[in-house]
Amino acid sequence: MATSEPKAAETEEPQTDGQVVANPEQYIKHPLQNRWALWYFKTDKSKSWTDNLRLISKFDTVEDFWALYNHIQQPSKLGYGCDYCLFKDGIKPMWEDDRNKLGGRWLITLNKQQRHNDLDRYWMETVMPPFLHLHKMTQQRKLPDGSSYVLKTGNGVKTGSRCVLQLLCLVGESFDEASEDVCGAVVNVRHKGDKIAIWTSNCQNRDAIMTIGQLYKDRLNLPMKAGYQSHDDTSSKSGSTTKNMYSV
Ligand code: MGP
Repeated sequence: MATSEPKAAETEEPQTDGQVVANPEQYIKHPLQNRWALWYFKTDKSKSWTDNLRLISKFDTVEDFWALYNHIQQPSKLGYGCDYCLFKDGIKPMWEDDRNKLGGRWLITLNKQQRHNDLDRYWMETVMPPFLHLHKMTQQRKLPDGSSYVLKTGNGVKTGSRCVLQLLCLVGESFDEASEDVCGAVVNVRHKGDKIAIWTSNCQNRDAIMTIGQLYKDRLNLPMKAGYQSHDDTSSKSGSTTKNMYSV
């Protein structure tokens, strides 16, 4: 996906000498701190786990994130055995990646009823935080779906004209330095109950993990507990459960 490329100006301002010039704020996309990659997993028993994983797209601007988000199916519309994985570019969404192999995940396990009530909202609120490392912006912007929003920097106060953007803006950047530890997020759509997780890079980084876990739980207003499990324990488990290293 093309990123940061200028597109046609939405409004133009006349100059005093009669020439008309475009305002750069109107046509330069808003960069994210990181480039992100969205992956899709679909179970096919005839293939290996790795071969079932496909890269969908990468993006590094708010606008391209939003275009992609609006284009794809919500998790609740996916079939059983499917996943979305949203990871920082360069980190594969698998235990074996160098940035994941010492890490683990904050795991939220949903009951079947929550597929209809909570899954899509939880997923949206999960994937927004790492994206909202916005650079300076003060302009009214239009989203691909025609709605508009205003983003302001400074003390980090940002407002939006849609509730979804308000949410997105409220949560932006709030993992603070612990955002460095975030590798990505995964949603698993499963018959037995869906799962959402935030993966982090080192299961020994207690402070960063607890910061992320507590903020994440508050942000989602989770009524249940969330547990953090190392990938090492998850990949070598023999039964149906993995022990929690941390919980909030
Ligand atoms: P899953 O898709 O994470 O959970 O792992 P699911 O389907 O709910 O199953 P459960 O075991 O948690 O109840 C399912 C299987 O996919 C794992 O047992 C592995 O065989 C494989 N798998 C999952 N992940 C995340 C990886 C990975 O990162 N690397 C490899 N090699 N296999 C994985």
